[in-house]
Amino acid sequence: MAAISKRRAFLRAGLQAGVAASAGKVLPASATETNNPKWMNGPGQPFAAYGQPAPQESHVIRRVGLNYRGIDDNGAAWCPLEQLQGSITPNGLHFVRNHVGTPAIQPEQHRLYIHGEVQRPLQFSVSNLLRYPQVSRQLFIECGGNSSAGWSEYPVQRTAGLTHGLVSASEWTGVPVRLLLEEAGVQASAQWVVATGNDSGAFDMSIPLEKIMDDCIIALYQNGERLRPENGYPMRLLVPGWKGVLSVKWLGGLQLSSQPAMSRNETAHYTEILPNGLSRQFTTTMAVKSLITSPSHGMTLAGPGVKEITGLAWSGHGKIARVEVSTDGGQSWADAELCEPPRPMALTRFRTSWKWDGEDHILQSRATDERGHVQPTRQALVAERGDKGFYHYNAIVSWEVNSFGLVSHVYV
Ligand SMILES: Nc1nc2c(c(=O)[nH]1)N[C@H]1C(S)=C(S)[C@@H](COP(=O)(O)O)O[C@H]1N2
Ligand SMILES: [Mo]
Repeated sequence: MAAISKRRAFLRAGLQAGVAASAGKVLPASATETNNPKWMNGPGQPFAAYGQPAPQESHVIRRVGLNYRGIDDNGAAWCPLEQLQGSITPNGLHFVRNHVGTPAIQPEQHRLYIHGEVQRPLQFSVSNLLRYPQVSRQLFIECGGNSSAGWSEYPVQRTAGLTHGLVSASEWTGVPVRLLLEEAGVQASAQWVVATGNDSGAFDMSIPLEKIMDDCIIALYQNGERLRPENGYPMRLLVPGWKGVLSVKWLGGLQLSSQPAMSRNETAHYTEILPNGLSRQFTTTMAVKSLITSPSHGMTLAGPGVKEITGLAWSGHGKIARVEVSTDGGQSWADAELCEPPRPMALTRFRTSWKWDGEDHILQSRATDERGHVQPTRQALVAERGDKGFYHYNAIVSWEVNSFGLVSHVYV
């Protein structure tokens, strides 16, 4: 307890120092210098019909990993988490997980069918859907296989984005699925909804009807503009807080059924054997999780002094209630500041400042959600789930800062 309060005082002192210490260059009181750069000497660039990032920011890109399980176009583009700020992912940088590439859908020809155990099968075009009342919600999507490198025996040395970047968040706008199912008239026998994607891989996923009726959306807009092709244009299912694979892109069908489909995707994958020999299948909610995005692997701290520690936290169970940061490998913790307001099943940015003394330190973050779930240590996660996992890795991430200021990934 004493250690904790001492650490708190230390972090707070760091925070005050952060406010007090100026990072700007101090000029003599008599200085008369002002800014008169050469780009002020004439007119600027013409208007652009669609704006692009500054050319000098062209290094901020997704990194693509292809050929998963030997199949072309089966792969992922990882979001560069360590290069971003705030809690919304720009559309061009939202991670992408495709099994057979992005289909070239003609939106005016695309149809969504609601069929199976319903009173009235229905068909919708995009323009039909746009006539329904829509909702907008900031939500994360996280692949069930995000952070799977965490299961490996030795700490993998990759950037935060290349290890944990199968998560992104957008403000999604679309039609609550409930409205459409009420119109179709769900039969009493129906317990499941089998969502089908219109890519070529027969992408079927089964979702409990209760979840669909509760909060699922057919998203048409992503951060205010229509969905990007690779994120499901012209429409996708959004299953808030649950593993990303259920948020079926290029949505073409919702089949009401008394049984799950037992499709290839939900049987051959996403089933995990536990240490006691039982297996987990139909895993749903993404667990409480956080990571420090800066400083993180691959960065170098310029020298001792006040540093900002920042990162992201999220939980499929609801809002983030608390994020604590440790700079001593988990021996003591202090609360970080949460960017308000934390939203349920969205990304929450956290920040704190830290006065680096130039010694070796291990930086960690630990999130707690509003339901009281606490992000586990890696040891606790492996004890519960075994060491052969692939999916749903949510353990505390440890970055070591050495005396040269180099940041690397460690297990503690
Ligand atoms: N039709 C279809 N839907 C899909 C996929 C796919 O390959 N085809 N990939 C799924 C997986 S595994 C994930 S994690 C999310 C990723 O969404 P994103 O690519 O928009 O980030 O989409 C899901 N929906
Ligand atoms: Mo995924």
